[in-house]
This record gives sequence, C-alpha cells and structure tokens, in this order.
Amino acid sequence: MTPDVAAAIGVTPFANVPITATIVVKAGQTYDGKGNTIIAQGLGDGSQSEGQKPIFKLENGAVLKNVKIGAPGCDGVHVYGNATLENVEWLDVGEDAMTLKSAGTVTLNNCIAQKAADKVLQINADGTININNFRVTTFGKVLRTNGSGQYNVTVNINGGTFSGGTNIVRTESKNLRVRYRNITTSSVTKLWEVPSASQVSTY
Ligand code: ADA
Ligand code: CA
Ligand code: CA
Ligand code: CA
Repeated sequence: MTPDVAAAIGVTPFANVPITATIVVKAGQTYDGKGNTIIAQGLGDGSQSEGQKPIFKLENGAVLKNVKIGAPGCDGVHVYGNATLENVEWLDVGEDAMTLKSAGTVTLNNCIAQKAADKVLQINADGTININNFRVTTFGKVLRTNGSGQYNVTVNINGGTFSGGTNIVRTESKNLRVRYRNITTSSVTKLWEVPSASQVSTY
C-alpha cells in the first residue's frame, strides 16, 4: 500500500526503517516493529562472512515482535539470555538469523525465515529453544550448534513448515534433545543430523 492510499483509508502504512547501528533491546524491554521492515546500512553485506554485526541485540528477557528484517540480513538477531521473538520475519537471512550468545530460553512464535545460505538459528550456548509455528524456506540448517561444542540444548518444535534445505537440526552435541510435532517438510535432505537417533522424539 502506498502512503497516500494508507492515509486515505486512515491506516498507518508499513515502512522501511533504515538503521546504521545495531538496535539494542534492553533487559526486560519490548521492541515492537509494528510491521515495519528494518534495512541495515554498514553492519554487513548479508553474505556468509563472519564478523558482521547484528541488526538486533536482545538483552536478557527482551521481546522482539512484529518486525521484518530486510536485506542485508547481516548477523541477524543476537540473544543474551532469555528472549521471545514473535512475528519476526527475516526476508533474506544473512550470515545467520538468530544466535544464542549466552545461556537462556528463547521462544520463537509465528516467525518466518527465508533465503538462508546456511544456518538460521545458531546456538553458541546452553539453552532451550521453543519453536512454535516457524516457516522456513531455503536453508542449510534451521538450527545448528556451534562446531563440536557439547552444548546442553533442548529444542521443542510445535508447528513448522520447512522447505528446501539440508537439515532441520544439525549438531555434534550428544547433550541436545529435539522434541517435535505438527511439522511439514518438503525437499529437506535429512531432517535430523545428530550423533544418535535417540536424541530425537515426537511428543
Ligand atoms: C561459525 C564460526 C563460529 C561462530 C559462528 C556464528 O560457526 O566458526 O566461530 O562465529 O559461525 O556464531 O556465526
Ligand atoms: Ca557463522
Ligand atoms: Ca540470504
Ligand atoms: Ca553468525
């Protein structure tokens, strides 16, 4: 909708919001993007090079909602501790979409991620990742723990559509558990790339 049409019918149009620095959501605070699209400048090119800056940094207990992250996706959303991401859409995932940087519980509700050259959720700490109704199209791994790290991770997936990718979960950790239900997949090479099949169950 163009701004003039929006004004004529009395609604606020969605907008592109340019940023030149990471948006920090302080501990316990909520950032409501109101459906707008963040366009980063100077934080990275959205390629697979490491060291790009995040679009959002979520401190412990932060909530990020109703926001689209446009290209370049840079290093996505960094989470320190607990966080909730709700109705967040990555239009073109950059190096990765979300990274758990320090131990916590992260809940993703009704999120969408598209065009991830490799990883979507990068897990670099112990944690619980609750994934509720996640739609991911074109990816390498939806969730990947860092390297050979033996992170203690619980992944609960309740509802999801995953299409065009290699794995939903790839880990080297024997201390990761996945529970899932209500998922639809198409063109995913191997759903669970984990040390032992016993780490994965439905519920
Ligand atoms: C790669 C890299 C790690 C870390 C990770 C990430 O796996 O080897 O050191 O940077 O990406 O968090 O994107
Ligand atoms: Ca990486
Ligand atoms: Ca991409
Ligand atoms: Ca990264």
